[in-house]
Amino acid sequence: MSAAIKEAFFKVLVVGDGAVGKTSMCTQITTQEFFSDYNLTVGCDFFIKRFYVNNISVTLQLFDIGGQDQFEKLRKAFAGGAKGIFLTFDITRRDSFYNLEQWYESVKDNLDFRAPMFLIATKKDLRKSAEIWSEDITSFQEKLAFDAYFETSAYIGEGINEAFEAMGKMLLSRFDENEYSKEAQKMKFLEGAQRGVRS
Ligand code: G3D
Ligand code: MG
Repeated sequence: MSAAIKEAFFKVLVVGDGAVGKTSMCTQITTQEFFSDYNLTVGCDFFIKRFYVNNISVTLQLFDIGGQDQFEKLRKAFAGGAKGIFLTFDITRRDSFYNLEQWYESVKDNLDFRAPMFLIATKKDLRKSAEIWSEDITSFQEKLAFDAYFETSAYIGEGINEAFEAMGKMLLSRFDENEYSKEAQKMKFLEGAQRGVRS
């Protein structure tokens, strides 16, 4: 008799300056769009990424939070209950790297204390114009103690799946099965309700 497949659900934030490539990255790995009607209204994009880790069906609900000032309060509200965070910067823009500390400050109170924090460099294909080097990454590690670092490119499709799957694995190791499977049940119910409303 085969065991029932376990399901896990986690809300994960994707933050960083405008134009660093958040939407391009999320779009590339997304298996299904979710609540997309809200996107224009509130300056926040939602994506769903699903994959398996050791027979567990893992769903990451990604919140790509816009940087517009008028959404400051909403941003805080959206960050609530997040279980993980991707801090993203453009490898060719030093300012986008230095702004990450501020991005982290703006959401950290709404993040679970166990939340894995991954640092993501985007636009790896433009490495020849890079403004950020390994010494910068090391000093950032000393300051913010992030859990992993990935260099990615949405253009050449590198590093993105690896980053999201590593996030999934770390989430499974840090959170309790009761917690993540309860969230998965709750989301199934909401998705069913949403389909019902649309049909
Ligand atoms: P954002 O969601 O963080 O604001 P976007 O960023 O995903 O909208 O991307 C901003 C710009 O960066 C876009 O260019 C996009 O095509 C480009 N971009 C995203 N990812 C990559 C990448 O991996 N490599 C390169 N070279 N460019 C990338 P435009 O010109 O359309 O505004
Ligand atoms: Mg975007």
